[in-house]
Amino acid sequence: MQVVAREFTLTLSRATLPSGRAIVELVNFGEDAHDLRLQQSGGGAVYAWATDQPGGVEDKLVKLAPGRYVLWCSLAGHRALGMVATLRVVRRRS
Ligand SMILES: [Cu+2]
Repeated sequence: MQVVAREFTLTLSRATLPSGRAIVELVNFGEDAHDLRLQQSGGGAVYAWATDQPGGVEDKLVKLAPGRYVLWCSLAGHRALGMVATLRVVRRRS
């Protein structure tokens, strides 16, 4: 899944992911630095991407259980300005 950061939006390449391992790629198409946080709604571990400068790309391997997740940019004020998105993780069919 790819997450595109701009001022001030986060756009996910897909709204739903199968559970298990996935690579989440943060791409900064903005003019300012941005980062990325991912956490299951209601709590749990927070996955953190480092601050990406404009044009930056950072991949991270995550392992997600079924549920709802929130993604946001943690730089000051950015979440309130709209850099927040939700993701649904559904049980992978075997
Ligand atoms: Cu940001």
